[in-house]
Amino acid sequence: MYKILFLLIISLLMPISLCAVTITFSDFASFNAATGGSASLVEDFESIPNGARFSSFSQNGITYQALSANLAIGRFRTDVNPSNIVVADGNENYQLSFQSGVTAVGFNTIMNSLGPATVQVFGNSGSLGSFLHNHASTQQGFFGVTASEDITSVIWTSNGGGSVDEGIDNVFLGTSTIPEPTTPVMALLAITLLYVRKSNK
Ligand SMILES: [Ca+2]
Ligand SMILES: [Ca+2]
Repeated sequence: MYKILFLLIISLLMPISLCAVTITFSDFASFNAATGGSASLVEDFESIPNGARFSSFSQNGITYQALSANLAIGRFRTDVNPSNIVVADGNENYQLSFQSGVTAVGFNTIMNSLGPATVQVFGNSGSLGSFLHNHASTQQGFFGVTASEDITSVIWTSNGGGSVDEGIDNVFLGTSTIPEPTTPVMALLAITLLYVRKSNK
């Protein structure tokens, strides 16, 4: 009887233990705090010639892949950012892929006033979430995400980016300090088993 109960509890808890915890941030300070200050700037795109186009390229451990129109690196939104940023020739729709061990990803964002961009986040277990991101088009913003498992890629999709570019700059990578969700799940399992054993006496 208790063996069946034990197996039932395990089967109920297993899906919970596989759920990743994902948190998003709209400012660098909060994001950096969630990494214990480990977030570091790994790419500002200044080593790439202004106006360069790519279908994909890899640099500093990150692979950038155009999912529709070609990637364009350059000074395309000097109204809010005087340096090189990443946009696309048409609507922005591109992917950043990361090496293993990355659990925190953040970058500056440059918006138009035509609607929010969508940020899709993927990890080892699949999709970690899809987030709408928006702020005033007159200033640079920030998007950050931490996860309790490796973040494998992020997809940036703009809104109206064929008319006015919506891009990113200054990619920060780090390690999240969020504990694995398996820890509270295992604690709950231990408490349940203790309760079952006590009830059995
Ligand atoms: Ca830059
Ligand atoms: Ca564009």
